[in-house]
Amino acid sequence: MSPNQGGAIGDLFAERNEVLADGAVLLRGLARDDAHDLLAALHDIVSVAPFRHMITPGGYRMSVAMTNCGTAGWVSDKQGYRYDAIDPETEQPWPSMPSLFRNLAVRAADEGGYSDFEPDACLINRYEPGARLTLHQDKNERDFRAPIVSVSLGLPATFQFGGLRRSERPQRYKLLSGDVAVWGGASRRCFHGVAPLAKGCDPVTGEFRFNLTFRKAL
Ligand code: MD6
Ligand code: FE
Repeated sequence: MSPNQGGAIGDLFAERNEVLADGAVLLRGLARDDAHDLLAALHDIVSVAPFRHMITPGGYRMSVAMTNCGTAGWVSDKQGYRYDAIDPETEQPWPSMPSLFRNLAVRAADEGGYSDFEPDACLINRYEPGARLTLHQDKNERDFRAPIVSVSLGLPATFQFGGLRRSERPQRYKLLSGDVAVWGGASRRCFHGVAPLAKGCDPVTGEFRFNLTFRKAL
């Protein structure tokens, strides 16, 4: 469904969802019913490819712990940011992307106005209180025509969404468990980040927030 659709369907879209910018939408609660199963699948992935704190090219340890599933995984080390088919920690391919993950990402992209999304990478982020992601652009993917689909699970977070220049002051949005952001088109390279996570206790994830970010990397 397109966010611009008129009539009754358009009104339904408007009720639950929010347009962040040209090409970027927030699909409130889209993953809520899947949250339990998504977390169970995440648990299996992490048993094979554990969370780790990657090192930025500048030599800093990231406060967000990360892992991946899919044919390509996002990695950072002193050499830079890139996608790699092999997990540098285990020296094995990343776990495959569960069909539950893929199907949710495709459905969300479709609802955001991007049909035919074929994600090959899912970056999994784990935030604990205080963990944050400074403003950045997602630009390590080969093809910027594909959108990014981002699924929030667990503790709430403040998502910062700015413009094409770092200097533009970002808007802030509260993301709850089950909310999905879809990004693409004119806003594909907008700066965005996550403010330091506040303390809390989610009935399912305890003191963590998880974020699944689907991309077409290769
Ligand atoms: C997060 N998300 O929500 C971090 N990137 O934990 C991202 O960095 C992100 O949510 C591109 C598109 C959507 C996102
Ligand atoms: Fe990002």
